Amino acid sequence: MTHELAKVDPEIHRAIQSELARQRDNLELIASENFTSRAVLEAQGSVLTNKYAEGLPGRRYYGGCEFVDVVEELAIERLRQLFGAEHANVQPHAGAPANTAVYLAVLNPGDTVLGMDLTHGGHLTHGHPLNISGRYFNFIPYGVARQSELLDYEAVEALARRFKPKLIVAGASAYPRYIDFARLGDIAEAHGALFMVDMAHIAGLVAAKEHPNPVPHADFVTTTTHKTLRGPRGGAILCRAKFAKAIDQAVFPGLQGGPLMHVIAAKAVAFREAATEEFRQYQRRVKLNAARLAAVLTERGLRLVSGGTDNHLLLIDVTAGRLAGRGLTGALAEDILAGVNITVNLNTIPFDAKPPKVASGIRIGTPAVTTRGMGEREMTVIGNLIADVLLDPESETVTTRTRAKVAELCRAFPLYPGLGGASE
Ligand code: DSN
Repeated sequence: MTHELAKVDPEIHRAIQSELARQRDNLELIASENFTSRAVLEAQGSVLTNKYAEGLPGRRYYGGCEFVDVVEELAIERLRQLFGAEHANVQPHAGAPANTAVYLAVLNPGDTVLGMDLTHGGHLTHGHPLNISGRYFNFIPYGVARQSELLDYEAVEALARRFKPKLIVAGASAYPRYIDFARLGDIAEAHGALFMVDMAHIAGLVAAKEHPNPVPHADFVTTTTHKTLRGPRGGAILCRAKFAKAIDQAVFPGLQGGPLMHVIAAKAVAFREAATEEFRQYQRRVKLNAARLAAVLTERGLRLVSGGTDNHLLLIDVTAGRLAGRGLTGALAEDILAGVNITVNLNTIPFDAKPPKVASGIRIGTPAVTTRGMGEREMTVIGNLIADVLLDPESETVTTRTRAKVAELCRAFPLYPGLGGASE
């Protein structure tokens, strides 16, 4: 893949080749990961990395920006159209700065905000005490109802009535159900709050109309570009026209310096890809695959948070159902699955009694395996493999059989054919 790199820096070259082999030889079920297209990789690995371009297209603080202007204008326009937004900023380096830029644009330190609790599926940047959001602003957490494990909209409304927040933040990193953005937007409006949606996890589904679009209901919508959206690692912000200037200024010079033009080019490519029928079909399969996995795991007696999924991910409670009483934790389950080349991450579940690094759950997502071309038939196999090893982690026979089956699946659905590397 990278002949020059192999000569100049064999250690880094080797590590990259090993990572390529790891991605090829494992079943990637981390819900926030995906495999970009070769075109996205190419744009991101381009000479645009050399260019300083502080400012916005046509209004830069550096000369020689005529071509990066083309790139950024295309990225902005494609993103705006993809989601039907009035304004877009494609410069945030990642999801966390995208969220922080919105806070910087409209909040003062100490302002009250409602955000979904991380342990209920929210995100660190939605008010966690260790994050700048929780340290500089008065975030009040909301969550899911204990019984249904569904977002408790009535509780959100009660909190809004009681605390009169300046902003309500919606969106999640581990919530397997649709979020009713219209209802949350109504709550924000009724209580005089601004409304922000972080759609990072579901952006690809939204682009494909496989999840309700938050844009018509929210003042601000933030996203990453590398999860279901299948672009390069990065962030972006959409907003109503009346907040355009505040958002642009919060990103630069408020929070960041020079934009990563090579990443912005790769974002533009991904936004173009996301507007295709192929991408819409892909997102449909992502959801069908998640539903199939959920069905198999449930049939095998595992307990899923909220009983299933409407989107690309599901959460297994490894302390309940047929897994109850086995001393399993999320951390142990993650390790057990890693041992058979299935990659997942430990995750807290609502009302988790265990600390975040131990946790009672694992989160499983289908975007990456679906990109490899796997479908419902393979999900049936994978669901059974997961159940087999979690139910009998000590069995050498099960472990050996599962590893062989994983290897067979990975061979049958090759990743980045033509990119070189040892396993080709
Ligand atoms: N860390 C990401 C995830 O895995 O969902 C969210 O930022």
